[in-house]
Amino acid sequence: MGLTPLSEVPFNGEASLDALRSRITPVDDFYVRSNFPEPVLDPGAWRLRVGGAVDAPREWSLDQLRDLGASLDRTVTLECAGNGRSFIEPPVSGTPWTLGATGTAVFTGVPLADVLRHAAPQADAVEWCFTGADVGDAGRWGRVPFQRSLPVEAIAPAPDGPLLAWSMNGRPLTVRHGAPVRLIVPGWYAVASVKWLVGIDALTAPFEGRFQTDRYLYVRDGRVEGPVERMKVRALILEVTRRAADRVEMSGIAWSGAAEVTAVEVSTDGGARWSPAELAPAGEAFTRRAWRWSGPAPAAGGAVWARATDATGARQPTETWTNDLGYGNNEVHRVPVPPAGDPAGGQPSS
Ligand SMILES: Nc1nc2c(c(=O)[nH]1)N[C@H]1C(S)=C(S)[C@@H](COP(=O)(O)O)O[C@H]1N2
Ligand SMILES: [Mo]
Repeated sequence: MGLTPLSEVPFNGEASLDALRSRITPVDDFYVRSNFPEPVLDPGAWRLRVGGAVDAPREWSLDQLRDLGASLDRTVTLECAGNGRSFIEPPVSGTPWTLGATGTAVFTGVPLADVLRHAAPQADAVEWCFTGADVGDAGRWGRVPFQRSLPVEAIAPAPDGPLLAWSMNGRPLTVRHGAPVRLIVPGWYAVASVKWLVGIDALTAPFEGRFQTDRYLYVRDGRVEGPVERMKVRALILEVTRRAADRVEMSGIAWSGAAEVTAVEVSTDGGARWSPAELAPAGEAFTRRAWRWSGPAPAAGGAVWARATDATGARQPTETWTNDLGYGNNEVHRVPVPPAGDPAGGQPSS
């Protein structure tokens, strides 16, 4: 199937909704979001520097990370905070993702917490800052690397905490997805999952770099409301089939970075009434869950809507969730139902 490109240098591309049906998204169908051109690093020469406010700064080679002994496989759903941006009215600037800026893969690596413990962070460290090898021009910021930080308390231990990953779906990471080693932060919008990782520094004050304080923030009417952190709850409709004239069958996926998805509901009357979908058993924390529903078709020309709710009580809004930079728009997904007898019918177009 492959990706639909949104830009060539740096390459940005999104998945088709068809490609999201399989439990694990093939690497070639896994969306790519890069702010700068991709650096190509030699895995043999690569080192990860861990320093800043620590008592035991050091460098790790790839073999040393592998030899740490605690490596694990985690199935993780990643989503770009800009997913859904193109539906915001009036339009906002930024990469115009439809709904394909998400994917689910098996990442293999070591728990970040294990590597950080070796560095013996000082008691006054408040954040860890992660530096990628990619560098580019960023307006008044000049030439900057891609850098993001996490509060120390966000770094949960294994198995649900962040990973330093070298493999995706059983193969070494590709250059586009951050080879040789990237950070993976389950549950968080994927901006936190720094690719081409080369440095980790303990900080005694919050990080104020470009990608922390100028982008990836919820800003409304010019006022900063807070950083982009955990993925908001979202359901996607991946398949709609009309069975006879008056029934539809549909299926999709749902996830949340905050807590377990507890319900997916479907409406065929524009959101007046909602009927529960059947949820597949939960997998690993914060990963997509499949669902399906069948029932009476909407009136002619109508659409099916799906919305998810998570265990915090968060539920997708019916209205577009707008903000100046276009992040976190998890509005209810709506798909027109093909007319009875339409041979091509059934595939959501976005
Ligand atoms: N070094 C680096 N890491 C990065 C980025 C980047 O531009 N540079 N983009 C981030 C964003 S915004 C997203 S959504 C994810 C995308 O990961 P993927 O391209 O593997 O899907 O990587 C994150 N990590
Ligand atoms: Mo992103």
